[in-house]
Amino acid sequence: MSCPPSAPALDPAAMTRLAKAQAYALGFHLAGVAALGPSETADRFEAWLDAGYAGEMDYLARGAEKRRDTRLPKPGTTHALVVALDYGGREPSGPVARYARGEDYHDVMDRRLRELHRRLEREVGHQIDGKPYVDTGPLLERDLARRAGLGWFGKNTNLLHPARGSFFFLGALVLDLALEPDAPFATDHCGSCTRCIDACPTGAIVAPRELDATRCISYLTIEQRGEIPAALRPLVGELLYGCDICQEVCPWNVKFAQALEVPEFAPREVLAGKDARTLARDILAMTQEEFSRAFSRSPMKRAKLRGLKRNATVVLGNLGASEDVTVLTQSLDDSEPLVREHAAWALARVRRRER
Ligand code: B12
Ligand code: SF4
Ligand code: SF4
Repeated sequence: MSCPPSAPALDPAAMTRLAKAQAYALGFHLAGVAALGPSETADRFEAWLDAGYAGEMDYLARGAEKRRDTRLPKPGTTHALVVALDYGGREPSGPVARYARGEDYHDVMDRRLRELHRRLEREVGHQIDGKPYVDTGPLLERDLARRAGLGWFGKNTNLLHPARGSFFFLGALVLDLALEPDAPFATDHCGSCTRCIDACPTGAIVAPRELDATRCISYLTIEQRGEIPAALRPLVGELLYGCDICQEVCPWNVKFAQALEVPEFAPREVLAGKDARTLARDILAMTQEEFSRAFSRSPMKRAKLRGLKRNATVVLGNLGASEDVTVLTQSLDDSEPLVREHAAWALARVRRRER
């Protein structure tokens, strides 16, 4: 790529103003700067891994060394422009978590961060070494975001901003560019509140800011590849994919959650307006081709059709009635043993309820 001749160098403060203005112009809702260096909460992260809270998410342990220091994932970079993009916390609750109803946020954020990078290069008139991250590398994004002044760690572990709540994605553009760091967010606005801990159906928030992912419905319905432990299935309730409960009950979200503004995050047709049982039945009836078409570019593809069908049987086991017996009986012949086992569990539950 050829760049225009170098513009006169901007001092870090002016460059930072310009970089943030470009981030806001691209639609990001928050932007802050952190100097790269040792991660302040790396010990917390490692203690979390050692406790076994990551479950099957082996990829987290593989990057552990680099997560200790934010200069390591992309050597040569010095600063991060950390951004947040809201995904509409005022949208109604439903069987699919808000973050997963539209286009995959990795792609949406990555596109915008790459454009931001290009714009900064145009402004300075030369290439800038750098890389965008949206869950795509060994970076503790919440840690970096807190250091860039974007919010505090809520007791539910989500990063919360005092005027936006927590229904936003985080992303970072790490750059070899002198910028002026923001002050790290210092205040803990949770106080004595424990609403998220009390509301979690599975008791996954084992202590303030400590999440046992292996009990979290988000993990169980998205990341877990095998069986959902039988003892936890009834607690999953109507949640087919992901979970927003500990965010929904948070007073900061009750007050400050924003209307959906990013068109890419609007619910796709296959989900729009469907209750949990209807959606679960639709998913159980889907072929692989129908699944690929309905969920193209969706974050829900991560669970694959077998994972979604497993989740759908659990939902019907929890909410289903006699009308659901046919589809569950058909699922006893599913090609996936995982789906067959969960369908048998669900059928037994429905029959017990209907007796
Ligand atoms: C693995 C993962 C998960 C796992 C584990 C979540 C977890 N809390 O650890 C599962 C699958 C359960 C999950 C679920 C969700 N996730 Co997730 N997930 C991640 C991922 C890839 C890594 C997180 C991680 O490293 N966890 C390990 C723990 C130890 O780290 P941590 O939660 O970040 O906690 C830090 C601080 O809290 C601090 N800390 C820990 N304990 C203590 C104690 C004290 C006293 C202090 C001061 C600090 C402190 O240290 C930690 C390390 O820096 C990040 C992206 C990324 N690369 O960071 C997205 C990310 C955290 N997830 C995100 C989202 C949106 C979700 C869901 C809301 C999706 C959904 N609706 O289902 C839920 C929320 C569940 C919840 N209550 O956290 C967003 C969060 C945005 C935000 N506002 O915070 C992220 C940042 C993705 C993104 N790019 O936007 N997720
Ligand atoms: S996402 Fe759901 S299951 Fe996970 S900690 Fe929050 S309330 Fe509990
Ligand atoms: S519900 Fe209460 S304790 Fe939990 S994150 Fe929100 S303010 Fe903090």
